[in-house]
Amino acid sequence: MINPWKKLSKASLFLEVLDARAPKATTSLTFHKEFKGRSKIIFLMKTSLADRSITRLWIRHYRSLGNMVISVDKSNPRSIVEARAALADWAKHRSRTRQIRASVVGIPNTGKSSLINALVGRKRQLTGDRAGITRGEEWVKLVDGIMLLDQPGVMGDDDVDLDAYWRRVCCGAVPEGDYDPEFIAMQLISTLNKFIPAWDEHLNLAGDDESEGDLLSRLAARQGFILSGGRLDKNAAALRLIKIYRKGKFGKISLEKPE
Ligand SMILES: Nc1nc2c(ncn2[C@@H]2O[C@H](COP(=O)(O)OP(=O)(O)OP(=O)(O)O)[C@@H](O)[C@H]2O)c(=O)[nH]1
Ligand SMILES: [Mg+2]
Repeated sequence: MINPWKKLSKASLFLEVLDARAPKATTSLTFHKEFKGRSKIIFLMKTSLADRSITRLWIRHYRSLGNMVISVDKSNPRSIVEARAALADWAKHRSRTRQIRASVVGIPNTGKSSLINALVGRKRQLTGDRAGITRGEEWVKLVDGIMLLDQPGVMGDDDVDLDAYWRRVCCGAVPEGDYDPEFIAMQLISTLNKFIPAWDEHLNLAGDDESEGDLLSRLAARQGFILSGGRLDKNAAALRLIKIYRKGKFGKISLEKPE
């Protein structure tokens, strides 16, 4: 059997990609176990979807723990230019003679391929909601002093707790069919209710009843999700709600703050 860690083991620097909306939940436990103590730089990705003030708290949090943190959104060219400059600066202070070998790692869908594309400056990676297909591994020059493995290390086999799990689902890290949409939607709704005033006005769903299940029923009715026999399809409503969140249509909403 091919050892999945073999290629990654050649890296001496890891660019760990976290979803800025839920950095703790999208941290790979596997990566931290397998590559404990190795040099890493944290990338908070998809910042255009996250609450800016909460992202600032996360940056401060990780820096206070001694980490280097870079925030990036693939649609924000300035963030990419700044990321490359920070990496070049980092490399300059590490080694003037030796090339540092780096690899991008993270759980599914956090934006690893998009980050590689953005940093390397050409379309080397396929991106999408499913695991990317890569045409063969290669080291490419990232900046002076850093070579990057053009295939990211996907680390998705964590056994996480429920709090991290539902946030991972909301960030798109778990394939559809592998989770219970109604359960996830309930968690999402209760977080939105707690922290985001009038978030449901966007869907025109405000009503007198308070429970998360009722809200899903109203959404199912509004969207015409009706099963045979006239029952409301709350499962379909839940999937729709999660999708709307993922696309950022409720606004820039982070799912967790540093403790
Ligand atoms: N808004 C926003 N969306 C992003 C960003 N980066 C990635 N995405 C989207 O997130 C989804 C996943 O991106 P990928 O780059 O394929 O993520 P990945 O980590 O390589 O995913 P896997 O290969 O499946 O593990 C795609 O729909 C991207 O368009 C970002 O910075 N901002
Ligand atoms: Mg990918």
